[in-house]
Amino acid sequence: HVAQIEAANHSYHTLDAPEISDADYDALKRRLAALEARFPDLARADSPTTKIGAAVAEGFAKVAHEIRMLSLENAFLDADVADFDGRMRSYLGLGPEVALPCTAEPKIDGLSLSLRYENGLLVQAATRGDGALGENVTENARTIADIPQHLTGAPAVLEVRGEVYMSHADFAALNARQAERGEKSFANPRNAAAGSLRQLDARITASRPLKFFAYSWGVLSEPLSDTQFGAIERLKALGFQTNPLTRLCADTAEMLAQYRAIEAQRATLGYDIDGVVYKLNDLALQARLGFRATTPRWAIAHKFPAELAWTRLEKIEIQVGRTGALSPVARLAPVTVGGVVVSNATLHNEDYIAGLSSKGEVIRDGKDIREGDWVQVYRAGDVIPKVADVDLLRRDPASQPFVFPHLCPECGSEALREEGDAVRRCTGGLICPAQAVEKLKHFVSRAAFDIEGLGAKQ
Ligand code: JCF
Repeated sequence: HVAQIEAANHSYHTLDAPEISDADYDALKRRLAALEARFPDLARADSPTTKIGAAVAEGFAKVAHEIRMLSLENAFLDADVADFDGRMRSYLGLGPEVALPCTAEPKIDGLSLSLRYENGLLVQAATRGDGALGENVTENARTIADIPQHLTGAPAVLEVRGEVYMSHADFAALNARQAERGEKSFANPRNAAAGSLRQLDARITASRPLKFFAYSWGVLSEPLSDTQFGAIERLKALGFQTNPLTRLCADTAEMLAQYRAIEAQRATLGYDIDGVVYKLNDLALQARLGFRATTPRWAIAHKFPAELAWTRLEKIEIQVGRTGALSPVARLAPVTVGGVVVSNATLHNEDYIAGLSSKGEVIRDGKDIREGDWVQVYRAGDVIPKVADVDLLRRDPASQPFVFPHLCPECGSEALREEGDAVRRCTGGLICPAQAVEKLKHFVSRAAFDIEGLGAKQ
């Protein structure tokens, strides 16, 4: 009865897909209560009869991590990685003749999660929180396809740790869906993943495209392996997704080579990473090295350089959108930003070019943006690159401030800016070829035909 009721609870509350009728559910629960009244010694402490309705909607219960969830020390330079190797050697009293192989894997930009399995069954999922105390998100984690609900051949107690993340494609589709429904969109895939996992209603989490990579472990009733690489392979064999770019490297040179290889693939991976994690492969040596306050001595995160670059702004062009909005775009001398060649960046609107925010506040210390300027380009994850700063020392003294057009560059109609609107708009309507084409494109797009979007849209 207990198992049947729990299964019914799960399909009803978590999956939003009831498998038995309400009447059958109530009958089951009454029969269980009657049995418990007759044989109180057999009643389970966690019986569904002791619980009231759905989970309480008052934040998440806290979970104490038996083994703290760690963060990683950062490295930025190749020399920092060589130092990491040197520090481990001196701590262990090992000379340069001994090899210290390490694993190298992409550092996923998501949020960490600890999954506890007992006798192969997923019994708890907890966020990292402050490392010592996390949030109980078990029901939400059960809705993630990459997270197995049961394992075969696993240690009796196994805590698997890893990263919950969202792919670029899923993030873009989610944001489009959110916009269509008039709901808030997310700034980046990391925020979208965190917001989706930390939902009090697991049915919302279930509707979000979350993924999971396993890369570590907490409490274990027996070791997974005697090496880091072996442990990851074991997690993979148990049914977890592990990052396919994980490699075992013989020395610092191979670690740096894998760093370059991962960096080169960064833009085409389809999900955000912010560096490469190296871990000493030998788990006995890991144990000897131990921890500082919050970070292990046997691991380090080699971060990618900031996604900023300087280049010349060759031209400012104005694009006209479906609604007639005039959007300024910077045409740039091509430059690599975070592993991607960028030759266009958004300038947002007229005020942004002039050095004002959409609320009229001074930005960039009031520096305006001009054609011919040297500009700093900023790119974060999937977001459209933007011009973040201007180098006044390299500005041509003969240059002039950009004059934002008051006529539509496509049809010549007047372009007006309404009081309180950051955007200037072409008044040409369907006379304007740009608006006509963009409207037609929108009309034939899936978004415009999405029945669910009707009413919410326009
Ligand atoms: O991908 C990550 N964000 C990531 C984080 C990968 C790892 O191997 C980690 C981590 C945080 C802590 N390992 C530890 C020990």
